[in-house]
Amino acid sequence: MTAAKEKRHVRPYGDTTGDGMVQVSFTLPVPPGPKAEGAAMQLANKMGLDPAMVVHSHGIGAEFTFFVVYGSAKHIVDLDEVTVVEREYPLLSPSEVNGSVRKTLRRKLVVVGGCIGTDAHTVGIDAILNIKGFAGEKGLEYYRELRVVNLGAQVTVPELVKRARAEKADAVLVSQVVTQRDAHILNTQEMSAAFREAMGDRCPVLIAGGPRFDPLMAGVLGVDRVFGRGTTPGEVASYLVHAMVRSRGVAA
Ligand code: B12
Repeated sequence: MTAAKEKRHVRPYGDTTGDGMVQVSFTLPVPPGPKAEGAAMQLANKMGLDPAMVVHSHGIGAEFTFFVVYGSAKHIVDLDEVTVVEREYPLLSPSEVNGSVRKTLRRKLVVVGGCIGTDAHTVGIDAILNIKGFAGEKGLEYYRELRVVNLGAQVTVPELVKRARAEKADAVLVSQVVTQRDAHILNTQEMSAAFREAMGDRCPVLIAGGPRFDPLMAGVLGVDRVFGRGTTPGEVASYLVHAMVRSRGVAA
């Protein structure tokens, strides 16, 4: 273990160890000029950056100014108070995933996915499901023992439940990218409640994903697992095996 890992209290590192230096960017609804820069400094100080420096400012139209501020954060991180979801299952290769599904289910594992509500941001769910994949990994369609039904954009919850039933889905994967007025939270809660009501104990594994989800939110959303930004298909496929093995109480 390195010395840095043993430390409990840490601060950001800029020029010298523990100097607290961070860079933030934001936009204020203030016309560009000295007053806008002063406003940015006030905000930075209130955010706990002291000393702070506006290193870049640029007008966005006549009414707004964009800033980059560099400054020393006075706050200290206590690593003992950091709560995260750690991956509790091993990352498997596609052939290991296929082997586990074959051995455990003796049929293909069915995955139904899509973007629910009015959300039309399909790039994320496609990155996970489509054969072309993401970050150098093939998507779930590549896995021989997975059968993938990708419903695309703007799927209503009743439509999703109906299709999941018809396809005898083992897992349902929904994507939510738009977060305006907490749409991602409300839509996902509506989805999980509808599945529980319609299917009770026979409810498929429910998975939600999107860049603004925190993996700690699974309980609040009523789903089994939440995946955030940068998720790769292999992580999801490995989780599906983990969930399948857990629900069947057998070794992978
Ligand atoms: C491309 C894009 C669009 C395209 C979408 C095309 C398409 N077919 O998907 C178009 C032009 C249609 C579009 C429209 C809109 N967009 Co748009 N869009 C984007 C943009 C630039 C990129 C999104 C993207 O493709 N990311 C790449 C993918 C790979 O990343 P990802 O989605 O995070 O997915 C990864 C993970 O999150 C995870 N994941 C995602 N889903 C799932 C699901 C599961 C099950 C799992 C396991 C994992 C997983 O895995 C993926 C791979 O790692 C973002 C800004 C940005 N830079 O992110 C804005 C952005 C998402 N859009 C935004 C907005 C506001 C809109 C519009 C409302 C604009 C308008 N006024 O019309 C409309 C809404 C349309 C609608 N009905 O949904 C806002 C959302 C703001 C918010 N807080 O909600 C953003 C953030 C831009 C911004 N900063 O304002 N958009």
